[in-house]
Amino acid sequence: MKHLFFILLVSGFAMSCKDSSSPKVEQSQEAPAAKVEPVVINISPEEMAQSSAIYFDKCAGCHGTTRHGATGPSLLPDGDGKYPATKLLGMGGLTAIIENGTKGGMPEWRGILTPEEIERMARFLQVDPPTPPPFELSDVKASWNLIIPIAERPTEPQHDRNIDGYIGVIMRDAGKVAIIDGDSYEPIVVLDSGFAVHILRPSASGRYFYSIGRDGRITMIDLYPETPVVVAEVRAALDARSVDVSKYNGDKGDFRDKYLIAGGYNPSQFVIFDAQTLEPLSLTETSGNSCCGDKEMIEEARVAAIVASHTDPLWVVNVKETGMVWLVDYTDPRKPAVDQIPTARFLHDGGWDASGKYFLVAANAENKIVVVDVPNRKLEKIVEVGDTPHPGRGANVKDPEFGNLWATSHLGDNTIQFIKTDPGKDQWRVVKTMAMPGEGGGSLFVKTHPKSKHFYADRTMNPDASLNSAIFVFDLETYTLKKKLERPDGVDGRAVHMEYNQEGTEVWVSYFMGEKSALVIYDDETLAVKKIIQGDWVENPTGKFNVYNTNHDVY
Ligand code: DHE
Repeated sequence: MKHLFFILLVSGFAMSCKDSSSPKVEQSQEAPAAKVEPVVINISPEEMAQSSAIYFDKCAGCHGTTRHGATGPSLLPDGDGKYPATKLLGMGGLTAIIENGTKGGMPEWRGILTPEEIERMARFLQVDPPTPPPFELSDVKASWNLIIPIAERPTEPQHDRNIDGYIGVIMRDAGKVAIIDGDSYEPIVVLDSGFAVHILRPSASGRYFYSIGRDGRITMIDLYPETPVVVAEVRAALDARSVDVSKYNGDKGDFRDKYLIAGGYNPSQFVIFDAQTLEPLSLTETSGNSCCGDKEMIEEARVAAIVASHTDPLWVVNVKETGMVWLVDYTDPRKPAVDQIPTARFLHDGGWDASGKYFLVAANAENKIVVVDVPNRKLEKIVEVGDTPHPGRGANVKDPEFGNLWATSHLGDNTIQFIKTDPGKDQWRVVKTMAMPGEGGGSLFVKTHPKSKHFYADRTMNPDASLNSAIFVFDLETYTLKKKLERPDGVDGRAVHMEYNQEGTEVWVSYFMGEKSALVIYDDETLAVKKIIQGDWVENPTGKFNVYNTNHDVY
């Protein structure tokens, strides 16, 4: 069913392309200033639909749904003044880039896409991008499915397991979420979730998991029954990556588990829901002026990371293309009040510092980390870091000399940088840098735990298989590499994303994009493999989220 919808969605994209009513889309490409022979690109509606599907699945995240660029360059037939016209790159240039990838972190698609798909994609990129259809509040409401009303749910756990120890595992390609008992490794259940499900966030009480898929579908999983069940579903957008719940409990009220927010990549919007039922309450568009430069109006202003504050009744909503951080007050969820803070572009992912007061987010196209003082609702600092920072939620480290530090790794270089977050001398400066062995970056995530003396980083997007299949462990006393954890025998694919168990004694690593994908569990003290979980329970796992750690921002 979900695949059917996806096909409909992408054919919708293709059919809204201006010339698609005729059997062939023929666009005469006039040569601009540079002297290039006019070219005619032939692409049929079927080919537009096929390429739109691949583009949506594999390219839109970095290049934008409307191909105006973000982490990756724009891909427009006539260029945009900053990046060249795709019709100037032509079939040869585009094919070479798609096949081989780029130094900037774009993976090589040879071997993943067929030669026919690559050839078709090179043509697709030289015609005008299709216009995405709208997805309004009425569409969100129409998609709402309350499967088990509150009155029919148990009032206490129906089992003796430790819910805080549960680990929710994302199986992106299968569109499923596995729930595993983190204490006993018992696989409890596998549930259907959205197409290319992206992340999981637990409710503030820890009772529910919410997942969000690239199709914008939110799946609400109740962890109280003996076997966890899906109690509600809804779609927030046509394309999405982020979801979080309200967590504030203080003078202004107890908002734990009251409201949920989901951010749309496409359309550019966020939607607020009742967190107990997923009933849609309001929709806010995020298009607007850019933070910087000429302050141009930006239509495609996608919502990247969202986090919930513990100190105030608000969510931090990071709008990628505009470089605006929105602080969304949810005390009136039908009319949320918003403070917009201009920062830098393009905002992607980030996490809290150890105090929970500052949110640090990567402006990855500008090689910067933006620091927002959330209680005081203002920009605190913009810190220069390495090439294309990609922290995930980052990692917090207590250093004997500098105090609290927050770390990011990079897509574009092999460094890990630590920013001092405590007040005083050197606050908001990079005070430590570690280098991973081997050329290039490709790191997506870093992780440590308050009880650990180790620091972990992956290299998932590095083209070198000896690097993308390994995890790099550093000693936090010396800030030197302690061990390269090689992929264990019997496992293949790339290593991605680390998560601790609730106790902080084990690190769970995913191996995906391989025939023999797996979850590999390491002892954090000895760095020895403790357990390998394989099979239907963990088919191509990506992100993993322990209920307690995710809830309490332990990273
Ligand atoms: Fe992610 C987090 C977007 C590719 C796995 N990813 C995020 C967040 C965003 C995002 C905005 C922050 C969510 C939050 O905290 O609210 N990711 C994107 C993309 O746009 C991109 C580059 C391309 C795309 O089309 O999706 C992308 N991401 C990937 C992957 O290829 C990964 C490895 C596998 C997948 O699902 O496609 C991947 N992203 C993850 C994971 C997190 C994540 C596991 C959560 C990390 C965490 O610890 O919080």
